[in-house]
Amino acid sequence: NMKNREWFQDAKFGLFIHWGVYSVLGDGEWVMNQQQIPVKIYEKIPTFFNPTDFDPKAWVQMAKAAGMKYITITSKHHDGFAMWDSKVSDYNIVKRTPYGKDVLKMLADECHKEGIKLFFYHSQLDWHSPDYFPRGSTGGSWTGRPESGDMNKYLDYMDAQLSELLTGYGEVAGIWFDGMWDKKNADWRLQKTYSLIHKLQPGALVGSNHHVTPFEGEDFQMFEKDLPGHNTTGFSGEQTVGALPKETCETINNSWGFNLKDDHHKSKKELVQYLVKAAGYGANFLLNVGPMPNGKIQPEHIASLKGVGEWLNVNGET
Ligand code: FUL
Repeated sequence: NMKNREWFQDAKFGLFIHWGVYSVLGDGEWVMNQQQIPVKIYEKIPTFFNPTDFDPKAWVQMAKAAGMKYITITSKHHDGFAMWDSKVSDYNIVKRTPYGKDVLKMLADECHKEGIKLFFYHSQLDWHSPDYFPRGSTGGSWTGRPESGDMNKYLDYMDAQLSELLTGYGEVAGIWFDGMWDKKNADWRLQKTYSLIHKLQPGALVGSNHHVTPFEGEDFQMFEKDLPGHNTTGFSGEQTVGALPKETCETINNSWGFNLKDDHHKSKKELVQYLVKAAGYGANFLLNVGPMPNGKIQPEHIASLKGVGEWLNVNGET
């Protein structure tokens, strides 16, 4: 996958999408934790999720017009809800929502048609699975789960879900892991999971937002809300010297998942500056939007992305 690493480092600009049933509450993707909503109650939220205005074509065209080369979307965030037609758990968009459609499949098909690469953000941390045990630092007794569970069973389940994503959705550009920081001393069986991914799709790149320097089997290094080497948030590891392609992620306002009250929208100018700075560090800029529960992206965000694309048309190389 050297060729894919090279492609990745040249890609420079990608669209990050945090979309899950949490968008219904309009309070970000951490709402389950922040409002301490027990599993039994959170499970009602999918029954209100009906994004009838979801239009994968519109999302992909928006990304392309902005000058982006890839999309990284949440297949499963910390709430444990699968945004695709998973066969190993019915806690998924097809079985539990009135919408009933596999949005990842719809998006994957559109990306492949349009030459946009697709990554899946996949949370290792899980506030829903009973087997995610010991509980870790963020999903404790408020979830209402019993004080028992089998972490190996959970990791088997995670591997099974990853296998679905890597076999049923065409070419996957990579898996963007997140959440290991929830249980620093757990055995995450990384080698097993990473080799499974590389076996199923040798070209898929593996990265992890674990806030430390990359482990064996990872293909790129990521920096959350910081440029490489500037660890102002505490979310990033030391920069490894030249070794791996780099990516920095930031969001278009102050939230990753849709947040009704967040109006701290970054201007076109701020976004262009971030993109240019990231490129100066040799890093890709993965810029996030959090689509609304109806499936649309906020108009303010569509407008600024359009502005960045126009700037790139004049000033960028293609
Ligand atoms: C973090 C997560 O906890 C946030 O919800 C978000 O997904 C961000 C990109 O990574 O680790």
